[in-house]
Amino acid sequence: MLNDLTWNPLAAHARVLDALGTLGTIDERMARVGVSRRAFLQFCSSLMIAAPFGLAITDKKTPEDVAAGLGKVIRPPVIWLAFQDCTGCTETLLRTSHPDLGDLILNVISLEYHETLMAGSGMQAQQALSEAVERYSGKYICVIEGSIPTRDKGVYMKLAGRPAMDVLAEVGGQAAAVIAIGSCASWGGIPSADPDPTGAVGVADLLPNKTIINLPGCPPNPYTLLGVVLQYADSGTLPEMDAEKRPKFAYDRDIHEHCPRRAHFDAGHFVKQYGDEGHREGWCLYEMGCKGPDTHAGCSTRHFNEIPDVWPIGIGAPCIGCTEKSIAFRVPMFKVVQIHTLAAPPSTYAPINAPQGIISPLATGVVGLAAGALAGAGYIASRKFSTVKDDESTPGSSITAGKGQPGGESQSDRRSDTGPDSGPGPGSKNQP
Ligand code: FSX
Ligand code: SF4
Ligand code: F3S
Repeated sequence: MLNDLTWNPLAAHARVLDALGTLGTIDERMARVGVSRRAFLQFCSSLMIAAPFGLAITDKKTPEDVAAGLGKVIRPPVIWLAFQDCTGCTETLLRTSHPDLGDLILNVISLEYHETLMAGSGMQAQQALSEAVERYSGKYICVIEGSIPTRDKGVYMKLAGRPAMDVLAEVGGQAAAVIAIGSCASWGGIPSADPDPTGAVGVADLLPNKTIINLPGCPPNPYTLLGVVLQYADSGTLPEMDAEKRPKFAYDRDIHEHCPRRAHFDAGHFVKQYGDEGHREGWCLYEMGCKGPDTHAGCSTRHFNEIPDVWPIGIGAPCIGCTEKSIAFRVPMFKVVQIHTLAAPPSTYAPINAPQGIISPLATGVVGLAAGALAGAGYIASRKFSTVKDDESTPGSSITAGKGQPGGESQSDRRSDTGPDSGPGPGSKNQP
């Protein structure tokens, strides 16, 4: 719990700055640039959907309440540095389906420096950075995107002739709060994948004495960033975090528990290879290596770009566990994870079409026999579920008999990583 932070609340500093007329409130800014009340309310609603609870500015409020509260907030100055990254974190902030939203976001915060978005370059950009750091020293929020190379004294990335890690030390060191956006900034991400040629690390490794909040995801949801920034600007507090320094309001959910394909997992309907019938039908991607059962993120309910179903599993791609330090870019993409949540795997379920013909017509013991038949069928199903060869006979498979089973060589067949950790997954733990 970091709500009792002792470091200087940005809100107090921002109010001093406001007295100098430098930043102004969000309401003032909206009025000045002509953002409609309707657009701002839509923005507040989206923020509430992203953070239904756990964020002070949206907790138990209506969109009108949120708008009224946010309107009084002094626009927080933000300095955004980009290191080893793909710029996806910036893109996710700006690529919204509503053309106005990108503008709106830039009016809610005061983006003082951002290499990708600013018009200036070279010396002009360097000057803008120096001025922003000096002007808002100790009061700005520093957002870091991308990992930082440390091997060979950081020679693999330089800004204006200085290693990225020196720039981070200076700019991050003077910030009121540091936010690591994306998996790269949180703990190295893609650049740190084996063989990690640049010695890529996340922000926390280089600023050990700074309070840092990680917003992993490749990329993360932009509303998570905005929620954190706005709560901090409003009250000088950060939302409650988990052990990985992730805000709980955005990372408390297990993808698998809230996945729209979960019913297929429970019924044993699995995609075997891209483009097969199961894939076209929207079946579970578990056997394609989906890391949803081990991944905490809100993607299943908070989609990207304001477009329904725009998230990896929504478009038919397995979750790669991009918000988990030990999974994405560490565990091979098609490797099947073990199921270790409370959720019962399909092998423990009776098949939906339990065979009826074997029940004795004798009246006595009918109930017991039926239970026995189901348990037996469940056992058979579990045996079949646990082996790739027999997967075509998983409990739900006969439901679609006649429609054509997803067949042929499965993705699992083609996995080369068939070591002890690679499966077989749900069925294995419950084998009799
Ligand atoms: Fe990393 Fe950000 Fe992945 Fe890319 O820039 S978190 S590679 S989506 O976008 O840093
Ligand atoms: Fe969804 Fe993946 Fe779980 Fe299947 S394994 S239900 S696709 S999260
Ligand atoms: Fe990442 Fe998985 Fe969501 S790959 S974007 S955590 S569905």
